[in-house]
Parts: sequence; C-alpha cells; structure tokens
Amino acid sequence: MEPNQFITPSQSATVIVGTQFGDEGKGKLVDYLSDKYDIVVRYQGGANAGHTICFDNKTVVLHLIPSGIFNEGCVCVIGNGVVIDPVALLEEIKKVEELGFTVKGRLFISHNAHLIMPYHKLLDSLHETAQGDQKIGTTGRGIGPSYEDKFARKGIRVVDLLNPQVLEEKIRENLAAKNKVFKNIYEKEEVDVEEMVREYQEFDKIIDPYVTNTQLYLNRQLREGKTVLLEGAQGCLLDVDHGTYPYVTSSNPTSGGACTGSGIAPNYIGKVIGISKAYMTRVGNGAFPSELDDETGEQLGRIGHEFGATTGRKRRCGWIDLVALRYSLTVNGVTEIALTKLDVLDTFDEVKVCTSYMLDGREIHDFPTDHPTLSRVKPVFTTMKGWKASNAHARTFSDMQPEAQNYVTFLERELQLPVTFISVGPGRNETVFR
Ligand code: 2SA
Ligand code: GDP
Ligand code: MG
Repeated sequence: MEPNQFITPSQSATVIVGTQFGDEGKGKLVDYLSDKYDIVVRYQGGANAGHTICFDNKTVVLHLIPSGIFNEGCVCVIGNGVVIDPVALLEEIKKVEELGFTVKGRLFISHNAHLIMPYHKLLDSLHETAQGDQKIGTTGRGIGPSYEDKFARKGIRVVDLLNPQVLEEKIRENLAAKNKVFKNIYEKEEVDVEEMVREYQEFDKIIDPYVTNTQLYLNRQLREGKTVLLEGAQGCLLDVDHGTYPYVTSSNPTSGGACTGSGIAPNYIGKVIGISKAYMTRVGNGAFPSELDDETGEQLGRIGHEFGATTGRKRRCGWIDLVALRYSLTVNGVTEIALTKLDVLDTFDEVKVCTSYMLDGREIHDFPTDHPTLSRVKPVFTTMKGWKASNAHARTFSDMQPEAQNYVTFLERELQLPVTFISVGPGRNETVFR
C-alpha cells in the first residue's frame, strides 16, 4: 500500500456531554445541531434520561431514541453502551411515528446493547427502599441492576432477543437467581418465568429490523466521510467513575464513555461540546455545594420549570459552580461550551457564581470527588449585576443585554473556553450561535 492510501481518521465525530448533574438541555442542543450531522448516537444510560425537544409548538420528551429523530435527514443509533427496556423503546417508537416521523430505516440499535428486564426495575425499587435515608434517589428505571448484570457477565443483550432458545435459557437462568433474592431477602413473590419467556420471545420479529452491528456501521460511515454527533445522557457529575460516587448513575456519561458506548474509535472524535445550564440543578440525592435551600432556589426552579423529565420529581437548584465545571471540562476534554437557560436569570437583581470552595478554613479550587469531603465544602460566590431584561429575542451576541454579555464573558475567562451556543428559551430558534 502506498502511504497516500493510508486512512487518516477524520475527527468528524462530535460529543455532546453534560457538564453538571444532567438536564442541561442536551435534547434541545442535539435537535438544533442534528441538521449539521448525518448520524446521532446515544451511548450510555437508558430510559432514566429525559431529553426535551420543543418544536412546532410541541414539547416532546425522549428517553431512549436519540434527539436527532425529528430531523428526517439524520440516522439515529442506540449504541452498545445503552441499556434498553424494549417495552419503553417500542412505546417511544410509536410516539415518534404518531408525530409523523419515520423511524424504520432511520433508527438502528446495537446488537450488543443490554436489556432492562422487569426484574431490574423491581430490584431498583427494592434496593432503594431498603436503603432508607441513604437511598440514591434513582429514577426507578432499572438502570443500576441492568448494568450490574452486564458487568457480572450475566446480562441479556438485544441480540439474544433474536434467538428464542438462547433468550429462554438466559431468562430462566437470570430469574432463578433473582427469584431467590425476591423470596429470601425481600420476602416478595417470585416472578413468573413462563410468562416472561412468552412475553420477551415476542419481541424477536418486532425488534429485528432495527438491530445491527452498530460498532462496525458507525466506524464505516465515519471512514466514508459521514459526520456523527454523540449524545450523552445525565452528566459528568453523575458518572460512575468521575462523579459524586455513590450518588451517581451506573454508567459513564463522560466523553470517554462515548467511545466505549458506541464503538467509535477515539481518533474520530474532534469536538467535545460541554453543555451547562447558566445555573445548576440536581435531581436525586448527593452533595451539591452551590445549592440554594431558600426562596432564590425556589425561584430558579419555578422560572426554569425544574421538574424531572422522566419522573416529574422536583429538581434542586443553585448557582452555577465553576469549581465543578472546571473539573468537568478537564475530565471530558471539552473544546467549547454550550450555555443554556440564560433566560431563567432574566429577572434577578444579582446573579452569583461559585468560584471556589472553603474546606476546613482553607480555600480550595479543585473539585473533591470523594463524597464525604464534597459534602463538607462551603461555596465562595462572586456576585454580578443582573440584567433585569429579556434576552429571548437575541439571536446574536450583540443583541444580548450588556450585563448578560458580561456574565458570559466572565464564564469564558474563568473557564478558559469559548461559549459558542447560548440558549435563551426552550424553542429551537431561541438560540444565539457564535
Ligand atoms: P439512575 O436511575 O440509577 O440512573 O439514578 C441514579 C442517579 O442519577 C440521576 N439521574 C438523573 N439526573 C438528572 N436527570 C435524569 N433524567 C431525568 C430528567 C430525571 C427525572 O431528565 O429529568 O425525571 O427524575 C437522570 N437520570 C438519572 C438520578 O436522579 C440519581 O441521582
Ligand atoms: P436534558 O436531559 O439535558 O436533555 O434536559 P431536560 O430536557 O431534562 O431539561 C431541560 C429543560 O429545559 C427542558 O424542559 C427544556 O425544554 C428546557 N430548556 C432547554 N433550554 C432552555 C432554555 O434556554 N431556556 C428555557 N427556559 N428552557 C430551556
Ligand atoms: Mg433530562
């Protein structure tokens, strides 16, 4: 082979990663950017995610299907790193089709993705109840127990749905073990194995048209010059390795997870867009240094409609935390920032930014990832003048209120990265693109 025939990876894959505790507005950003990409891929998590997209006076929440599905020119892929509840997936396919969009031929599911079975959801809720005050505050969608089985090498995968015999064996084997737990530990009734085998064998023909070897498909498409957008779920601070463990989800939302969860080779990744709210929220338990347990926090939640897109739970609110963000930008190799929900700050007299923490009388600038230490830090805030006016109609940076511009440039200076996308409302067009 001549040297000029060697293949140079194109770096035409972009990752969108949540830099906080999730719900930064990934659905909106992915939907907005998807017309610039050929393929959109979900790479981790499952139906715990709730990604909201607002277009044509409609608000749609997606849990599993990538947020590029409302752009007909875009192919969507659910990667091997996602845990799929087939019942939830089929419901979602139906919902998207009812909205008038084509799904067949545009959605591909990795044959290697693991399944969420009904016993995973049951275990999720039993574990949580048993933990009492120490509970994680999961979404109850069976995420943790499904990933547990994956890593214990007992999981049932999408490909198994296509082989009735293998599927039956795996269900029997898994349920025999789980039923012991239900009966002996939780004193619950056993789950009926025959019924589950019958129910899950029926997915075979329905799911078959969507299943493919997505690892090979994606790498081949990239090699042929196609562009790929990787859509993270949750956020860096919920990452099982890099987040506020144990108050995390059971996967890797960080940009590294984009490769393991899709099979895309790392040298295809060019940009990593880190998405952050102009303030901060968390749903579920765990430390949150810049949390506002007062009327200001309530106000942020009220104006920002901060309720879980999957469970409807109230989200905790606080000011933006640059200690956490700097850590997150580093761990993810973020190359540019997308700032969302700036409009939520429109009515505040002043806006605060957490720039460091106090720990045992010392000022620190590095984010402690061990939870007991993080729980003890106290935020140090810089106060900025609010803009007290709407930016909803701004489409360029210069259209924005001067104090809002100041806020953005302050963040850029502190974080040493450009803010290239500013969202000033939930709608597709309510966006300043720089
Ligand atoms: P799980 O269910 O095992 O992944 O829960 C573990 C922790 O991860 C958090 N988590 C989330 N945090 C923010 N948003 C998520 N999606 C939904 C949304 C949440 C909802 O879009 O609003 O509706 O409640 C999400 N998914 C998981 C979870 O709260 C636990 O802290
Ligand atoms: P995701 O999980 O990161 O996709 O975010 P969610 O959909 O869970 O939560 C984000 C919420 O904020 C959704 O209700 C969006 O419609 C909404 N949203 C996104 N961007 C903006 C914005 O710039 N302003 C306002 N007011 N709402 C926004
Ligand atoms: Mg969400």
